[in-house]
Amino acid sequence: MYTFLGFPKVGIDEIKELDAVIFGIPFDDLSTYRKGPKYAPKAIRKASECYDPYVPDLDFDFSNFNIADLGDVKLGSKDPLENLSKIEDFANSICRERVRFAVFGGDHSITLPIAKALSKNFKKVGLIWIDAHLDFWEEYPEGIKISHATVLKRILETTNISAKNVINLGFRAYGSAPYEKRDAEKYGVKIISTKDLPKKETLKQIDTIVKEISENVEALHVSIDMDVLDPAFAPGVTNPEPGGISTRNLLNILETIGRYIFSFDVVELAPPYDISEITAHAATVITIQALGLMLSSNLTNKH
Ligand SMILES: [Mn+2]
Repeated sequence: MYTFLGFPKVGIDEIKELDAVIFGIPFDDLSTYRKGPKYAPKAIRKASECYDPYVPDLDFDFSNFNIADLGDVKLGSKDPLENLSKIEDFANSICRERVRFAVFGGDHSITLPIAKALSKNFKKVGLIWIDAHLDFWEEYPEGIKISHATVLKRILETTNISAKNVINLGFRAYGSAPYEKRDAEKYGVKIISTKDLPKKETLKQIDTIVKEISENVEALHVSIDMDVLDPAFAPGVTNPEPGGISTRNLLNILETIGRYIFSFDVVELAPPYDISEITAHAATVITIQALGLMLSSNLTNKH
């Protein structure tokens, strides 16, 4: 069994003194168009064998930090909602100790139990939703309230996370309900479209907004859906959306917001649709970058 970047594997009851933990959620019960994210944690850990615990963009070295890989959350119930509650319990044990964490999904519905655990343990939580989609369907598919396509709306309805502390970066999806954008904005979610992400002035705008959100909250979580990247950079996702950003652009965005991060997830990688493990490798360097940034903020901003 590979661990991420070769970090030691520890149990959930041994995390107290750690600077950060990593865990996987092999779950795609609530994917719809095509499946695969349940294989993502394994694919990312495997791809990480190619890399070292160092972030070149930041000249950041992980060796001064205690980081561990907790392995995967044990699921296996036939009822997807029961699996989501197992994820929530697991995340709750980490949030209770206020240990920073990185999560490998999983389809995007896994961010619901993560958000619930965060909002249970922190007074105020902010959310950066990096995604081609808004995940603001009322039901998807018809009759289903909780899925990868409804998750942001459900988070705002069922946790104490306020929409004014939520921003989407990367909306462009042709796979959207016409009402999603309208509804998300009505709730108060800020949206920066994919079209604007590569512009130089946008990074500054993102920095201003995210800094303000971070000052309003006790913990800021970033949810990174791999489909924010163009399928050229991330072919292995469940719901590809052509017209996306490059891996480089995403790394730069993370560099802008990373110092405000408490925790993050990387979701929707679907290894069965990946080509030459391009998407798994992108997910790996994105994780290394975000983890490095999260820990550099740990130096000055420990909760
Ligand atoms: Mn998406």
